[in-house]
Amino acid sequence: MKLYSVVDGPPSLACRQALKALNIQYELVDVNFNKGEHMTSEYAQLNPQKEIPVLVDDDLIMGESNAILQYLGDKYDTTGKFYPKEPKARAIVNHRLCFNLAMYYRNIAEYVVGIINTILNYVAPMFYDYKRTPLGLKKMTIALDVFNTYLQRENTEYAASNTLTIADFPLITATMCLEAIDFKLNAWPYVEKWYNNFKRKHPQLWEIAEGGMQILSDCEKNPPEVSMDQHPIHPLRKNK
Ligand SMILES: N[C@@H](CCC(=O)N[C@@H](CS)C(=O)NCC(=O)O)C(=O)O
Repeated sequence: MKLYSVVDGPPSLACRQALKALNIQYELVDVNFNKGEHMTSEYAQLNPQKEIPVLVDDDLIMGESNAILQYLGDKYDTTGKFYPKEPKARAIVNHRLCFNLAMYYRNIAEYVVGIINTILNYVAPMFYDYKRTPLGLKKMTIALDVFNTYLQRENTEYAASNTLTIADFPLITATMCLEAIDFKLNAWPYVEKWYNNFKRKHPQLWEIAEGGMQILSDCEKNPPEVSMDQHPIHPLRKNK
């Protein structure tokens, strides 16, 4: 098995956490985002969306981190805990994955990553507005409010239940983007508790997210002076 991954990409890091948690041996292929390695025609054969991560398992070649997490859970979770089979428990896991993709990570990414500095400026169009705007902040805090409500309402240790599931990974890697810019979670006590609990209880999984966080944090502090329009091959750069 191979995972094409980018060192500071939350979706990639979530897949790496799942692979580690499930004890799966695989080859990690680092895709150099800044060199546009995901923009080549070779990479487009793996993922026409030209996004990272991509999983290759025999003849299965697939992007979209949620689908990767679900596949890994279906195929390799012998405990039945990471991705439960029981319909209701599974539905909650699926719900949290969808919530992360559609609202939580999306709004965090729009606010944090797009703006973290200029090096990430030739990523998805959602990152093209580099300024952290009051509207972006509002959307992000609404997403945090919602996640806090889910955790408070269910009163569970993890995002979908009282055991760690595949839903925790992308929610954790999204939340680490906030830590990377030193955005405090005190206003969302259930999110803060869940996040700190994960770090404490799963240090080896946290370590994977932490590596990405460090890179994002360095970018935040020392923004490289690169402009989107200098990108050699991104099809969405201005004036192309
Ligand atoms: N929905 C995708 C999103 C993956 C994604 O956004 N990857 C970013 C890196 S973190 C990317 O490859 N962006 C490519 C680009 O914008 O040029 C997933 O969950 O796998």
